[in-house]
Amino acid sequence: MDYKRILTIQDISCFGQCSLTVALPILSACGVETVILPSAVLSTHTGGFTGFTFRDLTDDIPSIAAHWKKEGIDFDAIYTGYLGSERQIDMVTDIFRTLSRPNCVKIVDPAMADNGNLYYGFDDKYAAAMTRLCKEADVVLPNITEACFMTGLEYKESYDEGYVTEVLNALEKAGMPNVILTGVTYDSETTGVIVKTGEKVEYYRHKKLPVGSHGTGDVFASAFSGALLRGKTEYESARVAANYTLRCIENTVGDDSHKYGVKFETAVPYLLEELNK
Ligand code: PXL
Repeated sequence: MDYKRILTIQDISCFGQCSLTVALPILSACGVETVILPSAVLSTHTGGFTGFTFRDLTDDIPSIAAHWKKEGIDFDAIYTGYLGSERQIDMVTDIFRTLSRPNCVKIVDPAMADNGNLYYGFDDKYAAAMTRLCKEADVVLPNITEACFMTGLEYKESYDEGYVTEVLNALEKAGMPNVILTGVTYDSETTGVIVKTGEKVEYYRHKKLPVGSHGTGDVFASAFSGALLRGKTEYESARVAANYTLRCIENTVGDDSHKYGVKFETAVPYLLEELNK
Protein backbone atom coordinates (compact mmCIF):
# COMPACT_ATOMS: atom_id res chain seq x y z
CA MET A 1 0.00 0.00 0.00
CA ASP A 2 1.12 3.51 -0.77
CA TYR A 3 2.03 4.92 2.66
CA LYS A 4 1.81 8.70 2.91
CA ARG A 5 2.89 11.10 5.63
CA ILE A 6 0.73 14.06 6.63
CA LEU A 7 1.41 16.88 9.06
CA THR A 8 -1.61 18.38 10.76
CA ILE A 9 -1.31 21.69 12.56
CA GLN A 10 -4.10 22.69 14.94
CA ASP A 11 -4.83 23.01 18.64
CA ILE A 12 -5.36 20.33 21.23
CA SER A 13 -8.69 20.95 22.89
CA CYS A 14 -8.18 18.36 25.61
CA PHE A 15 -11.90 17.80 26.08
CA GLY A 16 -14.58 18.31 23.47
CA GLN A 17 -13.86 16.11 20.44
CA CYS A 18 -12.49 18.61 17.94
CA SER A 19 -9.22 19.64 16.32
CA LEU A 20 -6.27 17.31 17.07
CA THR A 21 -8.18 14.83 19.24
CA VAL A 22 -10.31 14.19 16.15
CA ALA A 23 -7.76 14.68 13.35
CA LEU A 24 -5.08 12.32 14.66
CA PRO A 25 -7.31 9.26 15.17
CA ILE A 26 -9.25 9.77 11.93
CA LEU A 27 -6.14 10.26 9.79
CA SER A 28 -4.43 7.30 11.44
CA ALA A 29 -7.51 5.15 10.84
CA CYS A 30 -7.29 6.12 7.16
CA GLY A 31 -3.86 4.47 7.07
CA VAL A 32 -1.83 7.65 6.83
CA GLU A 33 1.25 8.39 8.97
CA THR A 34 0.10 11.40 10.97
CA VAL A 35 2.50 13.90 12.46
CA ILE A 36 1.05 16.58 14.72
CA LEU A 37 2.07 20.12 15.50
CA PRO A 38 -0.11 21.46 18.32
CA SER A 39 -0.74 25.20 17.99
CA ALA A 40 -2.17 25.60 21.49
CA VAL A 41 -3.48 23.53 24.36
CA LEU A 42 -6.93 24.35 25.72
CA SER A 43 -8.80 22.57 28.47
CA THR A 44 -11.88 22.50 26.20
CA HIS A 45 -12.85 24.06 22.89
CA THR A 46 -14.30 27.55 22.90
CA GLY A 47 -17.78 26.71 21.68
CA GLY A 48 -20.21 26.49 24.56
CA PHE A 49 -17.67 26.29 27.40
CA THR A 50 -16.59 29.18 29.61
CA GLY A 51 -13.46 29.51 31.73
CA PHE A 52 -11.30 27.29 29.53
CA THR A 53 -7.51 27.47 29.79
CA PHE A 54 -5.45 28.49 26.73
CA ARG A 55 -1.71 27.80 26.44
CA ASP A 56 -0.37 29.40 23.28
CA LEU A 57 2.41 27.30 21.71
CA THR A 58 3.36 29.81 19.01
CA ASP A 59 6.91 30.23 20.33
CA ASP A 60 7.54 26.46 20.07
CA ILE A 61 6.56 26.19 16.41
CA PRO A 62 9.74 27.56 14.73
CA SER A 63 12.07 25.38 16.81
CA ILE A 64 10.01 22.25 16.20
CA ALA A 65 9.99 23.01 12.45
CA ALA A 66 13.75 23.72 12.50
CA HIS A 67 14.45 20.40 14.23
CA TRP A 68 12.40 18.52 11.64
CA LYS A 69 14.20 20.33 8.84
CA LYS A 70 17.55 19.30 10.34
CA GLU A 71 16.38 15.68 10.61
CA GLY A 72 15.13 15.69 7.01
CA ILE A 73 11.53 15.13 8.09
CA ASP A 74 9.11 16.26 5.37
CA PHE A 75 5.54 15.69 4.26
CA ASP A 76 3.32 14.49 1.41
CA ALA A 77 0.55 16.70 2.77
CA ILE A 78 0.05 19.44 5.33
CA TYR A 79 -3.44 19.99 6.72
CA THR A 80 -4.20 22.93 8.99
CA GLY A 81 -7.25 23.63 11.11
CA TYR A 82 -7.88 26.02 14.01
CA LEU A 83 -4.84 28.25 14.55
CA GLY A 84 -4.39 30.42 17.61
CA SER A 85 -3.03 33.72 16.27
CA GLU A 86 -1.94 35.69 13.20
CA ARG A 87 1.72 35.09 14.06
CA GLN A 88 1.04 31.40 14.00
CA ILE A 89 -0.59 31.64 10.60
CA ASP A 90 2.58 33.28 9.24
CA MET A 91 4.69 30.48 10.72
CA VAL A 92 2.51 27.90 9.02
CA THR A 93 3.09 29.67 5.71
CA ASP A 94 6.84 29.20 6.29
CA ILE A 95 6.32 25.51 7.10
CA PHE A 96 4.48 25.08 3.77
CA ARG A 97 7.66 26.30 2.08
CA THR A 98 10.26 24.47 4.16
CA LEU A 99 8.82 21.04 5.04
CA SER A 100 6.95 20.06 1.87
CA ARG A 101 7.99 17.08 -0.23
CA PRO A 102 7.67 17.65 -4.00
CA ASN A 103 3.92 17.68 -4.86
CA CYS A 104 2.99 18.15 -1.20
CA VAL A 105 -0.76 18.80 -0.95
CA LYS A 106 -1.56 21.76 1.27
CA ILE A 107 -5.06 21.59 2.72
CA VAL A 108 -6.35 24.54 4.74
CA ASP A 109 -9.56 24.45 6.73
CA PRO A 110 -9.94 28.12 7.71
CA ALA A 111 -11.67 27.05 10.94
CA MET A 112 -12.60 30.51 12.21
CA ALA A 113 -16.33 31.14 11.80
CA ASP A 114 -19.82 29.71 11.42
CA ASN A 115 -23.42 30.90 11.15
CA GLY A 116 -22.35 34.39 10.09
CA ASN A 117 -19.94 34.98 13.02
CA LEU A 118 -16.26 34.60 13.79
CA TYR A 119 -15.42 32.21 16.63
CA TYR A 120 -14.65 33.62 20.06
CA GLY A 121 -11.34 35.54 20.11
CA PHE A 122 -11.02 36.16 16.35
CA ASP A 123 -11.33 39.50 14.51
CA ASP A 124 -11.11 40.86 10.96
CA LYS A 125 -7.30 41.01 11.12
CA TYR A 126 -7.19 37.32 11.94
CA ALA A 127 -9.58 36.62 9.05
CA ALA A 128 -7.27 38.56 6.70
CA ALA A 129 -4.26 36.51 7.84
CA MET A 130 -6.21 33.27 7.32
CA THR A 131 -7.14 34.47 3.83
CA ARG A 132 -3.43 34.90 3.05
CA LEU A 133 -2.76 31.33 4.20
CA CYS A 134 -5.63 29.99 2.09
CA LYS A 135 -4.03 31.56 -1.00
CA GLU A 136 -0.99 29.34 -0.38
CA ALA A 137 -3.08 26.18 -0.16
CA ASP A 138 -3.88 23.63 -2.88
CA VAL A 139 -7.35 22.97 -1.45
CA VAL A 140 -9.39 25.06 1.00
CA LEU A 141 -12.39 23.88 2.98
CA PRO A 142 -14.43 26.89 4.07
CA ASN A 143 -18.08 27.01 5.02
CA ILE A 144 -20.16 29.88 3.59
CA THR A 145 -19.46 32.14 6.59
CA GLU A 146 -15.69 31.68 6.24
CA ALA A 147 -15.89 32.21 2.48
CA CYS A 148 -17.69 35.51 3.13
CA PHE A 149 -15.07 36.66 5.64
CA MET A 150 -12.35 35.84 3.07
CA THR A 151 -13.99 37.61 0.14
CA GLY A 152 -15.96 40.46 1.71
CA LEU A 153 -19.23 39.09 0.25
CA GLU A 154 -22.41 39.54 2.24
CA TYR A 155 -23.33 36.48 4.34
CA LYS A 156 -26.76 35.09 3.58
CA GLU A 157 -28.77 32.57 5.60
CA SER A 158 -30.74 31.47 2.57
CA TYR A 159 -29.55 31.69 -0.99
CA ASP A 160 -29.73 30.14 -4.44
CA GLU A 161 -27.20 28.64 -6.84
CA GLY A 162 -26.46 32.10 -8.23
CA TYR A 163 -25.18 33.24 -4.83
CA VAL A 164 -23.00 30.13 -4.44
CA THR A 165 -21.51 30.74 -7.89
CA GLU A 166 -20.75 34.29 -6.78
CA VAL A 167 -19.00 32.94 -3.66
CA LEU A 168 -16.94 30.45 -5.72
CA ASN A 169 -15.97 33.14 -8.24
CA ALA A 170 -14.94 35.50 -5.45
CA LEU A 171 -12.77 32.78 -3.87
CA GLU A 172 -11.19 32.05 -7.25
CA LYS A 173 -10.46 35.76 -7.71
CA ALA A 174 -8.91 35.85 -4.24
CA GLY A 175 -6.49 33.05 -5.27
CA MET A 176 -8.42 29.92 -4.24
CA PRO A 177 -9.28 27.91 -7.36
CA ASN A 178 -9.84 24.59 -5.55
CA VAL A 179 -12.58 24.78 -2.96
CA ILE A 180 -14.58 22.33 -0.90
CA LEU A 181 -17.47 24.53 0.23
CA THR A 182 -19.28 22.86 3.12
CA GLY A 183 -22.82 23.23 4.41
CA VAL A 184 -24.36 24.37 1.13
CA THR A 185 -28.10 24.17 1.67
CA TYR A 186 -30.83 24.96 -0.88
CA ASP A 187 -33.86 23.37 0.83
CA SER A 188 -34.99 22.19 4.25
CA GLU A 189 -34.47 18.45 3.69
CA THR A 190 -31.00 18.35 2.12
CA THR A 191 -27.60 19.93 2.42
CA GLY A 192 -24.30 19.21 0.74
CA VAL A 193 -20.78 20.01 -0.31
CA ILE A 194 -19.66 21.89 -3.40
CA VAL A 195 -16.45 20.47 -4.85
CA LYS A 196 -14.71 22.93 -7.17
CA THR A 197 -11.48 21.82 -8.81
CA GLY A 198 -10.39 24.53 -11.20
CA GLU A 199 -13.27 25.04 -13.62
CA LYS A 200 -15.13 21.88 -12.61
CA VAL A 201 -17.94 22.33 -10.08
CA GLU A 202 -19.81 19.36 -8.57
CA TYR A 203 -22.31 19.13 -5.72
CA TYR A 204 -22.64 16.19 -3.37
CA ARG A 205 -26.11 16.50 -1.89
CA HIS A 206 -27.20 14.46 1.12
CA LYS A 207 -29.89 14.46 3.77
CA LYS A 208 -29.93 17.28 6.31
CA LEU A 209 -30.12 16.33 9.95
CA PRO A 210 -32.08 18.69 12.21
CA VAL A 211 -29.11 19.26 14.54
CA GLY A 212 -25.69 20.77 14.02
CA SER A 213 -22.85 19.60 16.25
CA HIS A 214 -19.58 21.09 17.35
CA GLY A 215 -16.45 19.57 15.81
CA THR A 216 -18.14 18.23 12.70
CA GLY A 217 -16.07 20.57 10.52
CA ASP A 218 -12.93 18.93 11.90
CA VAL A 219 -14.36 15.43 11.42
CA PHE A 220 -15.19 16.31 7.81
CA ALA A 221 -11.82 17.93 7.03
CA SER A 222 -9.86 15.08 8.64
CA ALA A 223 -11.76 12.37 6.77
CA PHE A 224 -11.48 14.40 3.55
CA SER A 225 -7.71 14.73 3.97
CA GLY A 226 -7.34 11.02 4.80
CA ALA A 227 -9.37 9.96 1.77
CA LEU A 228 -7.47 12.33 -0.52
CA LEU A 229 -4.15 10.90 0.65
CA ARG A 230 -5.50 7.40 0.04
CA GLY A 231 -5.81 8.37 -3.61
CA LYS A 232 -9.49 9.32 -3.87
CA THR A 233 -10.49 12.29 -6.02
CA GLU A 234 -11.60 15.51 -4.34
CA TYR A 235 -15.25 14.66 -5.09
CA GLU A 236 -14.96 11.09 -3.76
CA SER A 237 -13.08 12.34 -0.69
CA ALA A 238 -15.84 14.87 -0.02
CA ARG A 239 -18.49 12.17 -0.46
CA VAL A 240 -16.72 9.79 1.95
CA ALA A 241 -16.18 12.59 4.48
CA ALA A 242 -19.77 13.84 4.27
CA ASN A 243 -21.25 10.35 4.70
CA TYR A 244 -18.96 9.68 7.65
CA THR A 245 -19.77 13.00 9.31
CA LEU A 246 -23.49 12.32 8.91
CA ARG A 247 -23.09 8.91 10.53
CA CYS A 248 -21.15 10.49 13.43
CA ILE A 249 -24.00 12.95 14.03
CA GLU A 250 -26.60 10.19 13.77
CA ASN A 251 -24.68 8.16 16.35
CA THR A 252 -24.73 11.14 18.75
CA VAL A 253 -28.20 12.71 18.48
CA GLY A 254 -30.54 11.89 21.29
CA ASP A 255 -27.78 11.84 23.91
CA ASP A 256 -28.37 15.10 25.73
CA SER A 257 -25.22 14.63 27.81
CA HIS A 258 -23.13 14.73 24.62
CA LYS A 259 -23.76 18.14 23.10
CA TYR A 260 -20.10 19.26 22.89
CA GLY A 261 -18.99 17.05 19.99
CA VAL A 262 -19.78 13.90 18.03
CA LYS A 263 -19.06 10.25 18.83
CA PHE A 264 -16.81 9.93 15.79
CA GLU A 265 -15.09 6.80 17.14
CA THR A 266 -18.29 4.76 16.82
CA ALA A 267 -18.40 5.28 13.05
CA VAL A 268 -14.75 4.52 12.22
CA PRO A 269 -15.65 1.04 10.84
CA TYR A 270 -18.14 2.74 8.50
CA LEU A 271 -15.47 5.25 7.40
CA LEU A 272 -13.13 2.40 6.50
CA GLU A 273 -15.90 0.63 4.56
CA GLU A 274 -16.51 3.80 2.54
CA LEU A 275 -12.80 4.34 2.06
CA ASN A 276 -12.20 0.82 0.78
CA LYS A 277 -15.09 0.88 -1.72
O1 PXL B 1 -13.69 22.88 15.75
C1 PXL B 1 -13.01 24.07 15.56
C2 PXL B 1 -12.33 24.48 16.83
C3 PXL B 1 -11.10 24.01 17.12
N1 PXL B 1 -10.43 24.38 18.24
C4 PXL B 1 -10.98 25.22 19.11
C5 PXL B 1 -12.26 25.73 18.89
C6 PXL B 1 -12.94 25.36 17.72
C7 PXL B 1 -14.26 25.91 17.46
O2 PXL B 1 -14.85 26.60 18.23
O3 PXL B 1 -12.79 26.53 19.79
C8 PXL B 1 -10.22 25.63 20.32
